[in-house]
Amino acid sequence: MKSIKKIFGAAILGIVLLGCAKQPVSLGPVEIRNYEGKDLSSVNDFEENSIKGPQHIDIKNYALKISGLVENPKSYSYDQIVNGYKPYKQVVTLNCVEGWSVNILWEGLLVKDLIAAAKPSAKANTVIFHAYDGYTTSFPLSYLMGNDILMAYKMNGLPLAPERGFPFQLVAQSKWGYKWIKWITEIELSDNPDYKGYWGQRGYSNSGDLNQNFIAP
Ligand SMILES: Nc1nc2c(c(=O)[nH]1)N[C@H]1C(S)=C(S)[C@@H](COP(=O)(O)O)O[C@H]1N2
Ligand SMILES: [Mo]
Repeated sequence: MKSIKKIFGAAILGIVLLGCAKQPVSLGPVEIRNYEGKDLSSVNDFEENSIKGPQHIDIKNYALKISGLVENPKSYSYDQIVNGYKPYKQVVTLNCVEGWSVNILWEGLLVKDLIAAAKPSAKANTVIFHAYDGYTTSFPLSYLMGNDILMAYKMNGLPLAPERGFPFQLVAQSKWGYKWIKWITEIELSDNPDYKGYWGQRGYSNSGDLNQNFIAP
């Protein structure tokens, strides 16, 4: 009886070991460069020209706040955002006013889901994004609630690098690159549609619409 158990045990061990040997060892994530038959840019194709250079956020002490004219102000950890909201992905092109562009597969959550969870008050009509480097930019609330706008934590299948805006960059579809705020720390609901962010204060169009000149009229 004992020996049958031993043989049986050895056989199971053998099968398990064989199975392990065949299991490939993951060598870590690789950047996706082609999606649904179309070529993508690389995460290295961006020009880095942020106002204060790349920011290095300590994720252990990081919180994303949803503040201002909301019924339920929120403060989230990185994991609460990444694991707590339904993920979406889409290829969207970022166009910088300097003349370069990148076509990237972005993955993240929908800003409208995040804002809805905080319950904007009836007076709110504007959303001001704040970043770790002091950069700000704003949007009409209707732009964010009426479109599928991503707040991305992955580019081409990889988590955002520090210079690319880790932990989060806004994918401000149909807007110039300067509206694609990186290193987001706070999303503030406001009733001031005339709020001007960093480049808005410096003569750039506040709407930042791609189909309009970026120099404010
Ligand atoms: N926080 C922050 N976000 C920012 C910027 C910045 O200086 N600070 N620069 C903007 C500009 S001008 C562009 S074109 C895009 C992409 O810039 P990158 O290539 O430096 O990542 O990020 C935008 N987001
Ligand atoms: Mo830019």
